[in-house]
Amino acid sequence: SSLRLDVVTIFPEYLSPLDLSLIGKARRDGLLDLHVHDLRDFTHDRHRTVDDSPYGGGAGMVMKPGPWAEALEHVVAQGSAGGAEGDGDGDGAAAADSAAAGARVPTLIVPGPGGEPFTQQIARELADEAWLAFACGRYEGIDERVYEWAGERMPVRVLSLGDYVLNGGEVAVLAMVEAVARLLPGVIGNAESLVEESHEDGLLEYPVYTKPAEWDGRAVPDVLLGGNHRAIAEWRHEQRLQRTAERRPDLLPPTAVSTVLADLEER
Ligand code: 6GU
Repeated sequence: SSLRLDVVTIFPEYLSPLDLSLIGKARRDGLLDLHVHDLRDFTHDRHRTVDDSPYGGGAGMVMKPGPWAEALEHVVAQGSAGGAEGDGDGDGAAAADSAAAGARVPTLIVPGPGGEPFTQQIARELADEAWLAFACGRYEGIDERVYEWAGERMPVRVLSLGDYVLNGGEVAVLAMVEAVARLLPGVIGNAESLVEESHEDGLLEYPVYTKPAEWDGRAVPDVLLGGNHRAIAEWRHEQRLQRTAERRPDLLPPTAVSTVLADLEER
């Protein structure tokens, strides 16, 4: 039962990193079933037009609703058919055992700077789904009626990577797919490495060191060389608190931030 992913974009080549590394391996192992679709394939004019000027005026262009509705209809029809029939997307992935064969519609994710913040919590929620579809728009946006239309047919989530602006949703999809895929059973060998991570328990990670014990005149902290596992665990926890207070005070209760930073000043 693999996770089915559909991505609709005007830049299908932008998703080629998903052929590589752990994600590529997961696809070859049948854990991920990825389908990339070119939005321009759902136009009908000779210039394959996907955008037009905004009603009411203003800068930039807005993505036309028609191609989006046709593309998403294609995704839903192809995905809910659930067979291994050729789809002309050239993805060659095995759809036969995709969990989406059971799901009638995908959860539609629209990446955009105006969305709800994408967090580890949301990555975990998405990793529990059978079928995700991503709609990559340019940042001036997709005609608002597409959100209404899609919302009447499938769950829709608008998600942002953070408070900065990207040119389009493609890079955000790469980040979201990687964050979700690595949570799927079998994608990452060591399940412990998933638990001991920033954002899994609300604290940043402790600093890590490897050989040599002295490098460039800099020593590895003594406690790590001593083999006292209790002391090491306590030191690492302290480091995590200090780091979080310094770099991400928003993750801690304000009282904890003051205490940790005051303790640091004393030394
Ligand atoms: Cl998810 N998309 C775009 N286009 N820009 C962003 C973003 C997403 N998150 C931050 N900036």
